[in-house]
Amino acid sequence: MERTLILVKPDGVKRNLVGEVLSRIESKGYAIVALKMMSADRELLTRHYAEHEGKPFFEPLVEFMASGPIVAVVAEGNRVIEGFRKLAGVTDPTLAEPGTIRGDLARDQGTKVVQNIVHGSDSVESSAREINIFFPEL
Ligand code: DAT
Ligand code: MG
Repeated sequence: MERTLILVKPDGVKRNLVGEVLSRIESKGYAIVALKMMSADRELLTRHYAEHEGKPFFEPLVEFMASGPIVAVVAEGNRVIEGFRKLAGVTDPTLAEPGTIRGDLARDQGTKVVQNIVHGSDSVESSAREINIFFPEL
């Protein structure tokens, strides 16, 4: 069965949207198989976002992701990687379709890094790598 790593980012936690995000995952029919609230440090975030190192938004991204607690989730189900990316909507919350998490719950805040409530793994390879970073015990 496929698994994906989902993060409720600091903006989502601060705005009390953890339950809303979990509800959308569960209502879609995916199973939550691991869940924890945590603070991510620079080292962990640099590993997680390695593909973005060197990009202009990398430092703001790491700083934002370390700015408060996050909730890390492993969800499971057939095609959950693709399915959660559809639930999340596209990266830019202004362009994300209404009905998606980002489209319904986020907007452009004028910050250096886009703040968009959730992360979701984008491939089978990424999900395995990211689950191992956040849940090495799994
Ligand atoms: P996604 O989270 O949709 O997979 P990504 O992996 O390309 O997007 O980027 C990681 C995060 O970095 C994204 O959720 C928001 C931020 N980000 C991406 N592109 C950006 C840009 N051009 N300017 C500012 N922030 C950006
Ligand atoms: Mg990504």
